[in-house]
Formats: sequence, C-alpha cells, structure tokens
Amino acid sequence: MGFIKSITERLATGQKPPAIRYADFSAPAPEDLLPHLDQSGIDEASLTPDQKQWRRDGVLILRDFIPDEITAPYIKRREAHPNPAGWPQGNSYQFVPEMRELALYPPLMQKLEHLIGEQMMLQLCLTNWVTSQRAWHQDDYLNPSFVNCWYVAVWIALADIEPDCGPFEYIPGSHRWPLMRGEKVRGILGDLGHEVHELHWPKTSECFTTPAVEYEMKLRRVKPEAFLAKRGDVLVWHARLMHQGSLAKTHGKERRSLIAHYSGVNHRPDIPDQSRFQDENGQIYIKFGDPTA
Ligand SMILES: O=C(O)CCC(=O)C(=O)O
Ligand SMILES: [Fe+2]
Repeated sequence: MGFIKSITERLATGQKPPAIRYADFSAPAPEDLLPHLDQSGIDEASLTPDQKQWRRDGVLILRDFIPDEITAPYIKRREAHPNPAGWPQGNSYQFVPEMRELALYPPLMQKLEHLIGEQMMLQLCLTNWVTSQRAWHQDDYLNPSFVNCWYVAVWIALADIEPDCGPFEYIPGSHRWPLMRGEKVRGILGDLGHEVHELHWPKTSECFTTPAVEYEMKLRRVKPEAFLAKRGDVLVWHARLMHQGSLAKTHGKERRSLIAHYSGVNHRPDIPDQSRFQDENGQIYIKFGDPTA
C-alpha cells in the first residue's frame, strides 16, 4: 500500500515524499472540544458574514478597521525603540501601555469574541518590523494541547505592506487540516537527536515540518495567499490556519506591524487568576513573571 501510494503521490507532486510526513505530527482535531464555528453541522444560515468568512477561509480580513489615531501612539513609541528588532520579549505589552491599548482595541476584541465564542485575553505580542521568517505552522501547537483552538492571532498593519517585504502568507481553508501537535513535533525532534529546548523547538523542528507541509500543500493542490495591506488593516487568523512569515524578496525591507496572540478566558486553566489583569475597558491581558511588577 505504501509503495503504490508513494508512486501515485510522486506522479501527482513530481517529488519524492519527505521521510517525515504531515500526518506524523498532526492528529484529527477533537471536534466536540473546538469552538462553535469549527463544529460540523451548524446552521450556516444563522451566521454573520464575518463568521461565514472565518468558517470558509480560517481568516477574517478587516480593511481600514483601526483608525490612525488609535495606531499613532504605538507607532510613535515603537519608532523610538533603540533596537531595530523591537522588544525581544513576547510579553512586552505588560510594560508598554501604547502596545497594550492597540492590541486590546475594543472593536477588535469584540470581533475576536464573535469568532471564537468567548472573551479573549492577550498573551503575546511580536514587535519586529521585518518578517519573522517563521516557516509554515499552525499556532495551536505552541500551546498546551487542551487549548484546542480556543486561541486566535491578529496581524495589524501599521504602514503599506508590499509584496517584497516577506508578508504574512496563509493557506485559505487549512484550518480544516489535521491539527499539528506540539508533543508530536517535540517527540520527532528528540528521536532525530536534536535538543528539545523549551523555547527553540518550534524553530529547530522546521527542518522536518517545512518539507512535510510543503509536500502536503502539493498533494492538496493549494496555494498560499499573502496579506498585502495598508495602515489600519487587520487580518485575524485561526489557531489551526497554516501560515508563515515569508522570506523577504528585498532583504531587510521594513514590514511595519503589530502581531498579537490571545487565548480564550475559559480555556487556560494553567494561567492563574492572579496573572490576569483588566484594562480600563475591561479587556484582559496576562502578566508573566512577577504579576506585581
Ligand atoms: O511573521 C509573520 O508574519 C508570522 C508570525 C507568526 O507566525 C505568528 O505570529 O504566529
Ligand atoms: Fe504563527
């Protein structure tokens, strides 16, 4: 069976299958544990246009969504940062109110709740103004496995995002693919003799996840789309959406954005109440480390 399958695939893809395949580090998503919009058999007619787009594509694109006066304070603060890579820590929003206010913009938070079905809380910001060069992955695998897609991320454009800067790329509909599992990826990495470092395993494991995902894309005959944008445009993406920070065609070209990640308030039993803080609008963010700092 393996031999015939591999010949058929080789004819379909023109390529030898990689030794490690997508199925080796993914699993069917446990449907009864997923958010409502990920369930099969829901009444499509009852959904809003935003929910329909989410269910179909795994993204919600909100053009011209954040007014300039809301992005301005963060842009000013970020421009003044001495490090061209921005803040190195993912929890920098704890110490930078301008970042937190942008990531917790109430109309955006309402959209997230509308898609996921519960209030979302901020837990990570990426502040680099060049591409992350993170190869294909679904974000859910970065979390404990009980999170099961009660997680979402947003890409907020802060200037024109052009094709050669290494834009965010995604595969529409890939939020219905099997779910990448962190423990499976770490298991394979260890078996291959690599160190499974607490922070670095998602990057180290790209040596086998990238060829496996690229092969899977060929088999499924799907092509990525790039998020080209203007200041104030937002792309919200599903925790199971296959995406990457593509390589810049013009090396080092600026790509001004704020990327923010959120978890559902009822799906993080590992994050204690003492680490959850509310801003003046009632939006929740997580403080890591000493919560009194
Ligand atoms: O650099 C990018 O656009 C993608 C970053 C990413 O994968 C993420 O924030 O989850
Ligand atoms: Fe990601």
